[in-house]
Amino acid sequence: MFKTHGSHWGAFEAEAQDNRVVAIRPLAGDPDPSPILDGMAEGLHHDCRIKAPAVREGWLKHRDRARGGDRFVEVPWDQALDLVAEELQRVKTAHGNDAIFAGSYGWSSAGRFHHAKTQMQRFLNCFGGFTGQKHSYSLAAGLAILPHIVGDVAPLRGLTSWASIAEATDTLVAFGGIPVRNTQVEPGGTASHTTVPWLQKIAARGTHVVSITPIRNDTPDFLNPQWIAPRPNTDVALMLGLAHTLVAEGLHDAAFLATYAVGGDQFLAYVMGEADGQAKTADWASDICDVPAETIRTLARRMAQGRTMIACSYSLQRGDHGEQTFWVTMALACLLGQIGLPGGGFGFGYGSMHGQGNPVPKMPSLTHTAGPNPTGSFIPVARVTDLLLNPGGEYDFDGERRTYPDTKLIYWCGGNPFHHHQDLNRLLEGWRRPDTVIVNEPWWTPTAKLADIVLPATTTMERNDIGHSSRDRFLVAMKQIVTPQFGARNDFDIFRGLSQRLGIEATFTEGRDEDAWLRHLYDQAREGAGPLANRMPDFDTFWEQGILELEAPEKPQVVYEAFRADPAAHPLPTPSGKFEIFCAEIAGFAYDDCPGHPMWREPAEWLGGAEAKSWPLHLISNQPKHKLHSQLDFVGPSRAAKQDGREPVFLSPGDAQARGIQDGDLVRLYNDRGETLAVAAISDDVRGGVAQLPTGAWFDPADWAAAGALERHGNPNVLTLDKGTSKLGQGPISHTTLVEVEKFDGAADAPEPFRLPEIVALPAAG
Ligand SMILES: Nc1nc2c(c(=O)[nH]1)N[C@H]1C(S)=C(S)[C@@H](COP(=O)(O)OP(=O)(O)OC[C@H]3O[C@@H](n4cnc5c(=O)[nH]c(N)nc54)[C@H](O)[C@@H]3O)O[C@H]1N2
Ligand SMILES: Nc1nc2c(c(=O)[nH]1)N[C@H]1C(S)=C(S)[C@@H](COP(=O)(O)OP(=O)(O)OC[C@H]3O[C@@H](n4cnc5c(=O)[nH]c(N)nc54)[C@H](O)[C@@H]3O)O[C@H]1N2
Ligand SMILES: [Mo]
Repeated sequence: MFKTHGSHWGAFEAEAQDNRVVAIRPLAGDPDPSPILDGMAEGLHHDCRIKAPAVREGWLKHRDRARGGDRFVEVPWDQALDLVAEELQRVKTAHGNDAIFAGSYGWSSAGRFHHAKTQMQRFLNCFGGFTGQKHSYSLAAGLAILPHIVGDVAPLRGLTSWASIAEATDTLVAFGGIPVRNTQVEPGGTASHTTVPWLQKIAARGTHVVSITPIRNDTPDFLNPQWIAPRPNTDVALMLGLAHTLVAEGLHDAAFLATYAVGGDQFLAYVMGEADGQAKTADWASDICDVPAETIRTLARRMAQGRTMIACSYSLQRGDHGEQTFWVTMALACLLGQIGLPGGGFGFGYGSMHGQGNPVPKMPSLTHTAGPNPTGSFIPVARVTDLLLNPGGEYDFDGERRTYPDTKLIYWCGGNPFHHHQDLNRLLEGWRRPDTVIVNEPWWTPTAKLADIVLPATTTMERNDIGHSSRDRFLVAMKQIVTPQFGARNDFDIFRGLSQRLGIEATFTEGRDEDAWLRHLYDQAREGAGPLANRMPDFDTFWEQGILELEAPEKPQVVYEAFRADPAAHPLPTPSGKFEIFCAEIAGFAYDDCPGHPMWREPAEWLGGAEAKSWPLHLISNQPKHKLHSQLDFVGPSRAAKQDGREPVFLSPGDAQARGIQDGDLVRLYNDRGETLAVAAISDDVRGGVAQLPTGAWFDPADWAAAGALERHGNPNVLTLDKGTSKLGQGPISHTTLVEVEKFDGAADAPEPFRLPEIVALPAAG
């Protein structure tokens, strides 16, 4: 019998026989289901699962910190939980709660109750708290700057819908393109992948789509896009060149600037060169971004002619000075003066995630809560290695001078830092500093292999849950398909066991088991749903029915409609009540890397810089088509897309030829930070000077003990730069990285990313 279930890549139905999943099918009616579903059943039963609680032998015997490459000892659950509880208590007593680093960034699985990080952080909050992480790898720079310049995150979380674009947009200018592979995914999932159908409506309208990205296939062919391929990380200069053309040719909307924005004058003085003697002309921009000046001027004129939407993907702010990309996008849209009109203005993340532009019912999302963290201690999300290497060190963040706490224990639950963080060799160094690392994981990921105590967690189909996203109109009954496999336990049960040992069970569980929690979360969502509550049946009916579709407003959403209509009655939540093209608060921070209005600042590494002489290729490590981050890398479409067990790296024909590289050759990508092996795939879709190696390949160093060892599997994060976007956002800058590539002639061991660590028997007691 098929039962409904859900994932970040979409809801589905699954069937089991003899406690094994034998079939998975997309929901009937999903117009564009994700192929990632194909690997799920195999992944669930795979030998790569962690079968029992395991303790690293070196830690068990003499508390060494030589994490990586070690043997593990399997121990019974009771003993493992005793060990974890004792360690937590020891660190709390000796060093305080902020010595427990448990930011635990990561996507885990779609169900909102068994959300791994929430379970862990709820438990730790009951225990007195921990040091957390602020913002996300996705959007750190954007989330830091938007509250200053627009007052909240409206152009990101309440952006103009696809419906409005399909109705009214003449020109859609997409910085970062509209990669539909990325829109297959939504945190919490969806029951209907509608981005492609929306884009087909836009194509049918005849909207002119301009795809501005170094990778041609970022935007689907059926949109017949004009491809503009700037040097990576030069979009700010390109937008300034567009702004200059608008002003120089009298095409900008001075009345809009005066009514709806502050700082237009300072910005125009900068654009026109009055402020610093350098006019940001199309020719000036052309030298930086390597796009013909005439292309820039023509685009500016076209943008001013009809209704124009400026779309900017998340990726643009995951580069050095990423804050500037969002800020100048807003400023450029102010110059055009179409903000608040149907299909006009600006928005962030079209093409970055399914929910962006999707029609959404007005109700709070169904979600579990970790509660408040009593320590209040946090780091900016991507400053992990700095935290570990530099306890007591000072840094700037969003107007504050802050100090890193001293980390004695790391607890990770639901994320894979050896997938997501930059400069993994540097992370490895930091990772070996704390006394103890504890990881809950279903599979032997690199992060699990680098832990001292590993607790095997169930995967999603082994438990009941509810799938929902704040940017989607479906609630999905995620029904248990099989019982927990091997020795796995639900994260909730793991933390219940720990909370019993630490005397906090009653506050952690509030007396509820899984079933009671699901009913509670559902009822809570229904109570908060306002008029939509009438559409929500009681829990048992919902569960029986499997999928609940709530009505989204028919009227296309237009962000800033009310503000445009009456700026006095509906001011923005900024100090001026307007768009802050000049922001006094940011200017007051006096940051050299994030001044008072948007500016072009050279990235730490880029093709126009001196460093490009040694490292002539810009690495684009974008989101993988065949998986979500590192999840299910070892099965299904992800495994099938590998060549000889390695990731393909896409190179332009010219760059390949210049290096004597043929399609299918084994190549080495390297820079001062690390080296990785991949298989060359030569493609016309890649701009010259760019190497595209998507993320997600499990970290597989040839030697865990040697610093900077050759990575054999094609993990780009051994190459990426671990530096903050600026003092304002301190966001990750994975899209700012230069490398060189060469044909690899050395002896290469076969990659072994999915090999299990050696497991030894528990030494006899006594
Ligand atoms: N170079 C480069 N690096 C990047 C990016 C980039 O563009 N370029 N993008 C960044 C971005 S935007 C993001 S969001 C991050 C993503 O980074 P992560 O979110 O850390 O990546 P995932 O692979 O999704 O890791 C989730 C982990 O949770 C585990 N898991 C799944 N279900 C459960 C569960 O129920 N319980 C427990 N305990 N564990 C579970 C999975 O097995 C997996 O190991 O990567 C970032 N890294
Ligand atoms: N299939 C799949 N979908 C996903 C994910 C996944 O792992 N798999 N991850 C999800 C997550 S967590 C997130 S945050 C989003 C991320 O969404 P994004 O950040 O938008 O995604 P990326 O794939 O990193 O980048 C999109 C494109 O931007 C272009 N780009 C990179 N740098 C530059 C630049 O400097 N200038 C210009 N003009 N273009 C540039 C690249 O060509 C790249 O393909 O994706 C989500 N969707
Ligand atoms: Mo992300």
